[in-house]
Amino acid sequence: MVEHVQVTTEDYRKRAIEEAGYNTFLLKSRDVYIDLLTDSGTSAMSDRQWAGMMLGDESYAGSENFYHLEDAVKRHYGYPFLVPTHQGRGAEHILSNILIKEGDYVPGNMYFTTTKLHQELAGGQFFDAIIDEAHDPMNEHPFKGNFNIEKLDAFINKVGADKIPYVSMATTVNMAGGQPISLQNLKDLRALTDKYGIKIIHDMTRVAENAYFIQQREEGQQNKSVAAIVREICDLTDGATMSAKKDALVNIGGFIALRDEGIYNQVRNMVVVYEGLHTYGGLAGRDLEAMAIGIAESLDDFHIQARVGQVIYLGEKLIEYGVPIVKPIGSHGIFLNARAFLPHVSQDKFPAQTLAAEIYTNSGVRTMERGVVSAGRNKETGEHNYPKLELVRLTIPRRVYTQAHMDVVAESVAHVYEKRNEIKGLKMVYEPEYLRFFQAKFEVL
Ligand code: P71
Repeated sequence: MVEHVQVTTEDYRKRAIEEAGYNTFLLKSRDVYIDLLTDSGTSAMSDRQWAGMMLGDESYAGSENFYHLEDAVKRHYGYPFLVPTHQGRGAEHILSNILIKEGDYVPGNMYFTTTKLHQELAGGQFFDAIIDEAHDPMNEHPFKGNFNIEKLDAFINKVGADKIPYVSMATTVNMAGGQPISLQNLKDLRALTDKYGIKIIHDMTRVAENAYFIQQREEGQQNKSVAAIVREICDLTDGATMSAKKDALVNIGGFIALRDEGIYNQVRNMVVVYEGLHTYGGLAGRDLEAMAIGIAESLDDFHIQARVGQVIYLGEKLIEYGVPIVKPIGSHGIFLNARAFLPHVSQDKFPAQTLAAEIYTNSGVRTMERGVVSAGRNKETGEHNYPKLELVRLTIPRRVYTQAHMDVVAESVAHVYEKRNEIKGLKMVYEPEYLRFFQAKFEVL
């Protein structure tokens, strides 16, 4: 399938981004030339997935496609109990409400926006237990998604294991730049949590990409397939939430997967309140079928090598141009280090937001802010959270763009880098209460 893409002028884009309040989420897709906003739901489905869509069994209950999906999740990920949800945050909402009590803490390997929000709405507080290296864009640690096991152990001792319903473990860590956790660190995490009887809930949104990095970088893992490593990761955890819009190559879908039948029964009960019956969870039968097929395709070694390889291709081009990016290169996108890119723009002037708007104006390439706007405000003080990482994400959809598109993107970013000294910051003029980055509006200073 191909799609007509509009070519726009710089003057047109200046008006478009101003009307969008300098927020790339508020642009119309028709005004975008290359869309690197996200890899979520933007991948191209395969011939087999489209064929599967034609086999949608749209019965209200017990659809054939549900059983295919359940089988795929059992076979490839090893989780025996499955409840579909409309996407990842639907899964997070339900599982957080069931597992978290008021006053609980949920440690994790860095926060993710929706995950943390659902933990907080359920009465919990997030605790960042990732290694310090993850907060440093220049540090080339091969597994920046690792937990600091000593720090986590000390935290468990401080607040008490009974206040920690589970540890939230993400593969890969999105906000750190698509960085993986190592198998060894996960084994150490399992040993620690077993000591205290704490569960591990796996945010498996990009588990195949994480497994690929383990295969490439971790000692002794070179001869295993990505599929085998994925299974090993899942086997070390108690349950999972999944946004199938990423790794699993579908435009919409997600699920909760569990080992514990008691929790599964609670999830099954709650899903009917918010998503739909437990055999469809807000999705059509055809969506479930596409997801079942996408899961299998996502684990193919050649697919994942080509996917991550394209991201690395773009990253290396940018490094050649001297553009400051997060290293090592992550799995789902390139993260520009906006602090180093625009050192003269202080963080209260939203450097990453500014840079994303500049890149759009230069070439029509749409990217996403992952800095102070995404980090929101401190619940107690009302001040902005100022994260160490002030990043612009160039996220690569799967199976959509060619290396030639990557060349255009790299040239555009290099061009903006050349004239970085002329770029001024922004001020926020509209701020919504939840997940403000989606709808906030800005003006040029
Ligand atoms: C991404 C997204 C989509 C998104 C979400 C929030 C702000 C901007 C964009 C979604 C994830 C994710 C991880 C690790 C859970 C979700 C929620 N990522 N965990 O990166 O990356 O899944 O979007 O299906 O609800 O653009 P959902």
